[in-house]
Amino acid sequence: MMRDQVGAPPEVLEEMAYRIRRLSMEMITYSRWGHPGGSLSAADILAVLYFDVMTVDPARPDWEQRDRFVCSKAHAAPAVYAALALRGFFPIDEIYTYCELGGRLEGHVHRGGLPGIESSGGPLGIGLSVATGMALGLRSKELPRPRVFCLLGDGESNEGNVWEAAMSAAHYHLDNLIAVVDYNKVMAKGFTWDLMGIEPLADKWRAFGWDVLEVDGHSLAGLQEAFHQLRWVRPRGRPLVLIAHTVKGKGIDRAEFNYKWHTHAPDPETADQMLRALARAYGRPEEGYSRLGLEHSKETFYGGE
Ligand SMILES: Cc1ncc(C[n+]2csc(CCOP(=O)(O)OP(=O)(O)O)c2C)c(N)n1
Ligand SMILES: [Mg+2]
Repeated sequence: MMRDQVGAPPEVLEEMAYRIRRLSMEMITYSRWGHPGGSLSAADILAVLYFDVMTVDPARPDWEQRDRFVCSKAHAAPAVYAALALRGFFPIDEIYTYCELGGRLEGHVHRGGLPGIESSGGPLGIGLSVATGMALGLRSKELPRPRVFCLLGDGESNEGNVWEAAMSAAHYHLDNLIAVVDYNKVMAKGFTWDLMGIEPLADKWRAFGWDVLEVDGHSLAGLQEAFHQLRWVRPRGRPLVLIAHTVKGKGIDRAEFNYKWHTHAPDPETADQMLRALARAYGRPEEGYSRLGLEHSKETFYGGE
């Protein structure tokens, strides 16, 4: 497939992936809580989904024909909020209310307050069931039929509920359902292969009746290509899973492949250094933590692990 047949220009996607990483770290630092590792590993996937692949309209977040996104690994909320804010669903400054009591940006994605959030999460393993139900319901819509994208974690794939949903989606021939596994090889407390091996992952999904594509989850062009294929090239009748090989903590050196940064907020000075290094790595003007020296004076909700 020729590159120029695929949506958004690479420089736009790169800028968005960079901004998603930055804003995720800004909100985690300011609220003093959050999940950097799983937010950073999903940044490129989210950039491609929100800026190239999904049909959404920030001015009409409830538009019936929109594509849906279910963040089953709901602790990656900072990256999802960053993508939504950058896409225009709400003002970017609202990210600094992340985890604030009474605010719209809960620690884990939560449906009801914030435009663009389609489902609530927290307990891992439930999102694919929600997405399967949505995809089933949306089959009666006019063409082009809305699609449902569901982001799963690799540790999350330990949950039996994921596989019940996988079985149902294949049974109902849900070709408007696309799961993306953020396969960053790290769970909350260590590597997947040490704690609960999930290989052979692609074979498991195939055995459950899904089409499978494997992709470098940090290659924006590779992700575009994979999503493009699923729209135009694939035969109908089967759900599809994209196994995206990623690096937990991608973009922040000391967080990469490091489970200690699964749930951890840097202190403001460390965040400042991290964000400067991130800007340099992206070849951007050096830009540190924007709230350095500003204390978070509001009451903050620290929501679970
Ligand atoms: C049912 C359930 N068990 C445990 C947790 C606590 N928990 C939150 S994130 C996480 C690790 C998830 O690992 P993975 O799916 O690989 O996420 P990622 O690496 O993308 O952050 C755990 C155990 C939870 N939220 N839900
Ligand atoms: Mg993981």
